[in-house]
Amino acid sequence: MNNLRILVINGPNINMLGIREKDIYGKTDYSDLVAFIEAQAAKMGIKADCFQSNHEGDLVDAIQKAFGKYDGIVINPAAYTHTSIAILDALKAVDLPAVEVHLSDISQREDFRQISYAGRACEKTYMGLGFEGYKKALEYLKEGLSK
Ligand code: CA2
Repeated sequence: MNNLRILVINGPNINMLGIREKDIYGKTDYSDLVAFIEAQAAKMGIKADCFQSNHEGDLVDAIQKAFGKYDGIVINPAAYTHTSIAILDALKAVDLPAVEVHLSDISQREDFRQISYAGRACEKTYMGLGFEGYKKALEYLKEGLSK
């Protein structure tokens, strides 16, 4: 498939990257993440748009609007990963191939991070790889959508 369009969604507090908790999430900031994703996507011939919000309903709206406009979704729902059935339902509703990404390895963190609702609607999850996880997610979608 030519000109793949991927929407990359980041949830609450991802805009705080590089400002606090650098030991967990790294020193680079959200604008660095966007630049990284855009550069990787360009190398792969993908058109990637990045969206970040701290609000659950805005994330649901972004997923709904992706229907008919994008070929796939990369999503780091951040804390909503562990709480939001609304985001899970939205991902199921649009039925686009989706990949879950987490900067940190949530499997090695607190009990409350051990459940991922959004992950149930995703084909694949990359965690603990920092920015690299977004690259792998784009590669995974490109591979699947090129078949
Ligand atoms: O590891 C991830 O990518 C997370 O999705 C990040 C979320 C966390 O709630 C998830 O359990 C795992 C938190 C994002 C908060 O990012 C910050 C960055 C800098 C300073 C404070 C928060």
